[in-house]
Amino acid sequence: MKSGFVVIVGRSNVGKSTLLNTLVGTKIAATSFRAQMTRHIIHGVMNTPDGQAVFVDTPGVLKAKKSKLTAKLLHKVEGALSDIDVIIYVVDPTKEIGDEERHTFGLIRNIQTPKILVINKSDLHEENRKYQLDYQFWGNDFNEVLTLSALKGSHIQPLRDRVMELLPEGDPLYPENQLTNIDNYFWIAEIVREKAFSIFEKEVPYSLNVEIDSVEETEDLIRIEGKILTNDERYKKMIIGKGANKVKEIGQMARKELEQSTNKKVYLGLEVEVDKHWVERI
Ligand SMILES: Nc1nc2c(ncn2[C@@H]2O[C@H](COP(=O)(O)OP(=O)(O)OP(=O)(O)O)[C@@H](O)[C@H]2O)c(=O)[nH]1
Ligand SMILES: [Mg+2]
Repeated sequence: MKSGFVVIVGRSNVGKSTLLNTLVGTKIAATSFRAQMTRHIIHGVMNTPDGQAVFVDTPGVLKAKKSKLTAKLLHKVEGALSDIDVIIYVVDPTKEIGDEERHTFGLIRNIQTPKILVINKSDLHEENRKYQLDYQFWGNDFNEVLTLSALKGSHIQPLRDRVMELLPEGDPLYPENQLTNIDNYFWIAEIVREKAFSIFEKEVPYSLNVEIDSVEETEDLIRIEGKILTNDERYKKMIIGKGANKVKEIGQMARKELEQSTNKKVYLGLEVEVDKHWVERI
């Protein structure tokens, strides 16, 4: 049997979390069209007749934005690069190779671990994938180069097959019925944060975090209480919205997804609070 850790790295927004979800076949990680969605190391497990791959989603590398959050996230990426068996390096062919990409590549270039280059977003029109060839030229540094669409799930099987080939022999790392390292509280918080990211602009998403305080489950209802934390009174007003319309919208979107995933009715109570120290708990 094969088994091991497969880390997914790359710039922010290239589609790492989308790829993790598609590889595993279940939505585990939250995704967003805004940068810096992923803030934690998230595992997604794939079991095949040949063995088990544990995919490790990481925060995106973002160079332009200097903040406490960015520094913490980079530190997490660096930590996730040790003790792994395969690296999947994801790039977005609609984005030019610049300083940020070179810097990101620099993090993995000299690690002596099998590497796969994934050129994502192949569903987009060729005209938009202007830099496809530029990335392809990097192929020599990798064991494999694959062009695929994480979003549409196309050309995923060759990636699964190649990963299994590259993994060492070993026993499964997770029991067969466990697909991730994240618990219910974190999973719910991420769904709420994903919805908040989808409705606010500019700096509001980066100013906020979600923490879940309690989850009580009865036969037909899940009762959840949580908080959206932000570091500024001004953002708090925006997150609540006129007549609480924004926080209600977030709650409704999150509740809908939670009800669909759990097949139960969900009550979701959300408070919005100012807490300047949430970054320190990330
Ligand atoms: N067209 C297209 N869009 C994609 C594809 N994969 C991901 N996306 C979109 O790209 C955006 C970013 O996706 P994520 O999976 O959140 O990206 P990420 O690399 O995890 O981002 P961070 O966590 O911020 O580093 C989302 O809007 C996705 O829907 C793809 O194959 N094709
Ligand atoms: Mg992500």
